[in-house]
Amino acid sequence: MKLVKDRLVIATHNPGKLREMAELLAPYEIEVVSAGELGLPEPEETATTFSGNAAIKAEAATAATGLPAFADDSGLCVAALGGAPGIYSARWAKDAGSFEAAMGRIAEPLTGRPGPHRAHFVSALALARPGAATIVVEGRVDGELVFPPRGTLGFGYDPIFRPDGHDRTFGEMSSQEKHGIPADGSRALSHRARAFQEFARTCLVD
Ligand code: ITT
Repeated sequence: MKLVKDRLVIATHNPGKLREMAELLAPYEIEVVSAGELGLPEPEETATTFSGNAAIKAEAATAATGLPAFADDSGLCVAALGGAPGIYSARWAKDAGSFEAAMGRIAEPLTGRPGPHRAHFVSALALARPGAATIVVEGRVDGELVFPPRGTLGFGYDPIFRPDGHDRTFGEMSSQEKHGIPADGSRALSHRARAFQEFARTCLVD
């Protein structure tokens, strides 16, 4: 069912995510406006799950604007670190001072341990609308960590993540390759594009 008809707020303050979310929405010809353009504050992410935090961000933007809002909560989960940094992925980078330092913080405890170092990215996408229940979908991509980091494309932890079945890291892929949406509608590559396929089926197609 087509649940979004008018303007849609993209409720993120992360420029890398904003670009990817706008690219994923582009074929649907929906007028989008970002949380930054509207001067919306960043709500506190108090939930303990990706889905819970995505809903908090989307609902805060809808409450502030009266418009439907689309939010992403995401992160990198490293098996040998018990799933860390997970929902704290942004906080690790903030505390470490940069993504380079945060990637170093991930590498350090793995040094000397036999690989492969398994990890996955998760993206929870939430759609909030005035007076309606929030819809949340999740996508995941599995792969291996690569040290030292490789590539300057993408954002965040992309340079240390090589998705299964590929030789290059997300940091070495264009955003179209990272989305990896096949023309025949079969499964996309990135966690965000996988979640988006589900979201589009549920919320954007008549
Ligand atoms: P908003 O809450 O404003 O959307 P944020 O950066 O705080 O922005 P999150 O709380 O969801 O967002 O944190 C997600 C973290 O995981 C953030 O540091 C990202 O850089 C990282 N991350 C998420 N998706 C990623 C991707 O596709 N590639 C690389 N890093 C990613």
